[in-house]
Amino acid sequence: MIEQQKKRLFSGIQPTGELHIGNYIGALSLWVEQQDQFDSIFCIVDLHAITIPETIVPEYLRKKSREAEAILIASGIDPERSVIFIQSHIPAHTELTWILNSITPIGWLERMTQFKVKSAQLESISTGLFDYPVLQAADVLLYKTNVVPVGEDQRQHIELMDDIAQRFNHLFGEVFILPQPMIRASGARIMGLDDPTAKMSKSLAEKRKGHAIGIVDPPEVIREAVMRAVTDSGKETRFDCASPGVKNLLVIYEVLSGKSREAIEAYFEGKGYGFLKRELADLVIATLEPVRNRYLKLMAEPAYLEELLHRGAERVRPIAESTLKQAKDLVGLG
Ligand code: AQP
Repeated sequence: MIEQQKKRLFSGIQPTGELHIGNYIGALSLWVEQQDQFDSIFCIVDLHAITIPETIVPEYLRKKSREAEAILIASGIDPERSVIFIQSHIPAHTELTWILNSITPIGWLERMTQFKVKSAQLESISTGLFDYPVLQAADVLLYKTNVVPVGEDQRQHIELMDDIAQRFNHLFGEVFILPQPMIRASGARIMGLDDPTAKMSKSLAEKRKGHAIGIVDPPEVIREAVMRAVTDSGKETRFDCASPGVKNLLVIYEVLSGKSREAIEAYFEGKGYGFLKRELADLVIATLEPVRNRYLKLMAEPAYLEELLHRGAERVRPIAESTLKQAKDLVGLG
């Protein structure tokens, strides 16, 4: 079991599609930056992934979970210092979800923007998709999590889990810690390169070439995606005045370079979008090429990846089971 001296950090990623630079900037790179400040747990949320069953083929899902694990490690998560595990390996997640379902008013879930957006794109909407935020609340609350580093799109779900935790604590007794979101001031919502009005997402990347930059895309694919990104017919490269597509490129440059906005604006002033794109492509490739190389090596070691997942699950299982028992005792189950 993890000895908890530090505050706890928990976050998750769905093993669907190709992980992209939005996931990297909004979530993974933040996890890497924070992993030593906290007792950190990272979860590959395969139970969330199946809420859109049309996208799931069993062998594909298993493979995607291992790919996600390899990308986390290749991006800098140290599996010795932090825990990486697969959600479905710990049954306490689904059991706590059922308990939390029973105290979560339907109206709270109906307000969720992600559900409204995703369900509008589907012919048949699963109960699991509607219930997605409650499973997410169970994930986070099981580990008595203090902070949840996520992209901006997840802010509403973190606020909901805070409401669910408060309601449970009020009705049955204090068991859950109220989690705080940790969201980047800049880079928390990377937009599609082909359409800067839409959040870069795995689901859109599957349908539209040029929408996203994959974390493990080869350099030439990255360069092509950046060079084809939507801009405008002008030359404006100031953050506050740039058009949405150009601003998106500037923000990606800002986060990956670590430079100040003033320095970036001075550097790109009057040089045109071709120059900005070439510089950005070089920077993205320099950032992601080592990640891709480590990823390819890790994917050639499936037994090692499997062993890490097994160890990860064994490290978190006692924490999850202990919190679940506390919740069941308070409710009177068992
Ligand atoms: N564009 C983004 N910019 C910044 N952060 C982002 N995240 C996702 N997209 C961006 C953050 O990445 C973490 C994992 O999220 P996810 O697994 O739900 O990824 P996704 O790309 O949003 O996946 P989907 O399946 O394609 O969902 P839709 O279609 O809804 O976007 C989270 O911390 C998330 O905030």
